[in-house]
Amino acid sequence: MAAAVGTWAFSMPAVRKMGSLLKKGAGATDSLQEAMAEIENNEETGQYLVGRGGYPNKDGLVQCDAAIMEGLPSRFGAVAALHGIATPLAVARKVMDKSSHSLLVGKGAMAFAKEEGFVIEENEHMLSKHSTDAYQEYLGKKASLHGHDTLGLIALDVHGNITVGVSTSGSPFKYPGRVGDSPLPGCGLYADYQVGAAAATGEGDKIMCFCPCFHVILLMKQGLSPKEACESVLKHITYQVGLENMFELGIIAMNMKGETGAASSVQFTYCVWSQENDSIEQLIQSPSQQ
Ligand code: SD4
Repeated sequence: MAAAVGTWAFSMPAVRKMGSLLKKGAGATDSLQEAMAEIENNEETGQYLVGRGGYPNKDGLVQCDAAIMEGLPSRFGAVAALHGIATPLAVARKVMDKSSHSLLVGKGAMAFAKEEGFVIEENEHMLSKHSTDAYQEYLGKKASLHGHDTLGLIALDVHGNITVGVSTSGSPFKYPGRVGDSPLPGCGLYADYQVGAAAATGEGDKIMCFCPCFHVILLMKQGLSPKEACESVLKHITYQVGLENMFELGIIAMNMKGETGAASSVQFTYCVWSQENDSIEQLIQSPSQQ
């Protein structure tokens, strides 16, 4: 039974797209990549820290991180601090499919993308009016912007393959070269064909210290439901850092039956499509506070 899930309300069109492709028998990876690209390439959704229209780094350059992981062993590809490409997940997919490496960053990632036929765009084309104005305001006040979105998608196809992907322009006005949790396996995403997959969103500089997505997979492997596993990981991290220091973290997960769940330290919305009734639900997850 095919299923799809995505982080935040703005994932709705991507989840719908994955659903329409998956029910026709398309593969999880292709469906996810196509759905991701539509959001990445839309400057309106850049304000959610994704692709074109995402906030630039402190030098004004839009630098993106993206990763894709299939459930099968060693099927992982990622890019980090990549600029000039509005669909970074497609480059991550090429890293997975075509290179002998798993993670390429900065200029090397750009050179690889060029070799694979991607057109490198001028930075000004990656900016929107919204992100340009926000950057000017940042330059004036040196005040940083809060908010930690990331588009995370999970797709399970009718053939039983599971794929997870994430894409983000990262922390607004970040230090050039800063890499968040998203392109790091186990941190921003993880998939295991025997268990399921998970994706994270939030404050990447903190998230990466806890490998929450790998932890969710381990707990699901022990028999916990996706929801129980996400909640347990959130609880564990909150306990470790202390409630008063808990940072923004949202996690979504899916098991191989297509069951989904989430947990979050803040109010969090996620979107779910299931083949059973061919419908999309937008679910609101209240902050877990233990
Ligand atoms: C990251 N989790 O790079 C991503 C996106 C984000 O503030 O929330 N940035 O940390």
